[in-house]
Amino acid sequence: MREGHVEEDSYPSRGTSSEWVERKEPVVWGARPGPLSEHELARFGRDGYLVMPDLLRDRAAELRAEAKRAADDPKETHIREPESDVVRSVFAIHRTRDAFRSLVRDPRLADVARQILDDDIYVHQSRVNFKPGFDGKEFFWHSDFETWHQEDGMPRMRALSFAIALTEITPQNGPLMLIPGSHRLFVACVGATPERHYERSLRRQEIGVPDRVTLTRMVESRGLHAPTGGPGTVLLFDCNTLHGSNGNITPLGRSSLFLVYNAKQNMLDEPFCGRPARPEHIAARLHTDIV
Ligand code: 6CS
Ligand code: FE
Repeated sequence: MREGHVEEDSYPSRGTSSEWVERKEPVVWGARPGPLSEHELARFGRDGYLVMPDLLRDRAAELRAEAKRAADDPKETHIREPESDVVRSVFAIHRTRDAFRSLVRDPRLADVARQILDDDIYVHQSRVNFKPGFDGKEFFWHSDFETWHQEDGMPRMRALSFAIALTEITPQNGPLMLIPGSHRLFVACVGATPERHYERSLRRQEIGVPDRVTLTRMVESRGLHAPTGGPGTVLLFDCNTLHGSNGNITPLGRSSLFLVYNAKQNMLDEPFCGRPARPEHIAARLHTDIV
């Protein structure tokens, strides 16, 4: 077993329990220098997310155009909306499109990831979620780590997502909602992982979602935040922060690029759910070249 890997399952889920346990890992892993100030690191540690308005405004238009080309390209890995043929997501876009490939190394993202994770990093997953006008359906509440631990064998909470707005994000067009502070608890989800679950969960996730009593208690005690902003605004969030988004019935699409960096010492093991590993375009096992 590689150094730093855990043997037992520290975060059991997908059984009959909806218990929650305290997070076992730090949120900010080290004190190496990087782009975030002490104040920003403290806010990220407290809330489990950080909004960086207009951080990548200079690249948004180019990325938006490239994402549109990917949505129209039959060679891409398309995930369709649950109730239509409309493209919901394109995965592994950093491997197929140069604009996204170069973005992975942008120090405004990669240096922040190295600073927080205190390790070398690689891309665990990339995707564009289009949340198209009228047809973009919801993403129910979940912790990404719960899925990545159970279905991808990610050992510890040492990964980050950057959600980069490619279009305007308004209060009306399905902004991503987060529960502040939820990253510090791991909520077990009831229900065994179905075979080839990703063929359904990426369209509409029904397994690997917290129970409603827990969600109600967390929102009542911690509130909800739905960051908005213009193209290029970046929402950084911890792998275990509970989040979700509503459907989009406005005419205004809400496309976001998600780049997920994992710590090199946190590379994937066998899925804890006992199912076969998910495909490479969803969870990187081969392309773990350091960024
Ligand atoms: O299963 C996954 O990896 C994906 N599912 C969700 C709802 N968020 C993270 C990721 O895109
Ligand atoms: Fe997610």
